[in-house]
Amino acid sequence: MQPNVFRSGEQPLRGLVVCRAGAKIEVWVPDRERTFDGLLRGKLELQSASIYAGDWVRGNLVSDTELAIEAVEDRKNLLPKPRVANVDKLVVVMSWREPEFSSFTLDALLALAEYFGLPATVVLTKTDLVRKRQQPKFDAWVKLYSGLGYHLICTSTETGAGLDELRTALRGNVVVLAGPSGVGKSSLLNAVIPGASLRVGEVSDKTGRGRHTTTEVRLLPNPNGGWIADTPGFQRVELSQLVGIRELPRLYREFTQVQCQFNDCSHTQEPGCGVRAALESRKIARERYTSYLFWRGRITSAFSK
Ligand SMILES: Nc1nc2c(ncn2[C@@H]2O[C@H](COP(=O)(O)OP(=O)(O)OP(=O)(O)O)[C@@H](O)[C@H]2O)c(=O)[nH]1
Ligand SMILES: [Mg+2]
Ligand SMILES: [Zn+2]
Repeated sequence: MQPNVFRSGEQPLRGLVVCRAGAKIEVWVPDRERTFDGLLRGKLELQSASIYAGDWVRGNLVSDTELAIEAVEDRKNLLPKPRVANVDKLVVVMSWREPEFSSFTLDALLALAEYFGLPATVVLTKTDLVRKRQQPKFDAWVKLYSGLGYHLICTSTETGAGLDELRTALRGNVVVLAGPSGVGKSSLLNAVIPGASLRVGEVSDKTGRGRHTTTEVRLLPNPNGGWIADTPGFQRVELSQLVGIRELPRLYREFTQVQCQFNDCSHTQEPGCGVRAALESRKIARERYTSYLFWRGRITSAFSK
């Protein structure tokens, strides 16, 4: 039998929203060491769209299973896609194949981390699928991103490679896994969190893309402390919805290390541009500069629409 946790006339309880999907809000209440269904009342009901996984709420128990939410605490940040509040660290997950590795997508997610001032770890998954002749190319990417100062982990849930290192990297308060659909985010969490049993999907043979197996953000308790958010993958990122053209250069961290003639340099054709000089002298990687131009173009065309 369930213990009776509902006692009326008590002080409000504090809880963490561990899942938000449509009308469903799941709240973990540390004082009771279990989750409750969050109910929205009055004014909050009207603002219901603005409660997310990662939010801390206050409320009163109204039954053995329900917590009436009275207030949402101020949040320190809110990631746009995936929607998660109070994030401390971003783990960017990309597969080598199935779906194909995309440095443009990786750069956009790293830019997102820079934008929010979050530490980022890069996880390159499915290393068991690296073919022998692709190995030099794979190694070059690893070198590039490690060289930028990002912690990079190569994993395979098939061989078990990198999983111990990942366990360590997942330590933190609220750590979010983000990356395209099908790269293996849920598979990784199943491998490193005992009893996670998250649904894992297939990758389409035709497109090599994932099929959006995970449909909601869910915070899972990390056995080492804190919370880890599994999130739904996406088919494409739209950096332009978040970042303005003047902000973009500082989101490529190596660009901020070089001096430019102008404060507001676009790093495209200004004479004496330090970024372009660094590109020529190979201090800045051609791949990163190309991706900068790509995202810059996306932002420009989004604004001119
Ligand atoms: N070969 C290989 N396949 C893997 C690996 N990790 C995951 N997969 C497969 O990749 C497919 C997608 O894995 P998921 O964990 O569902 O991917 P996801 O990133 O959670 O996808 P969404 O929930 O759609 O965002 C599954 O068929 C997994 O078995 C790996 O290291 N190697
Ligand atoms: Mg998933
Ligand atoms: Zn410049």
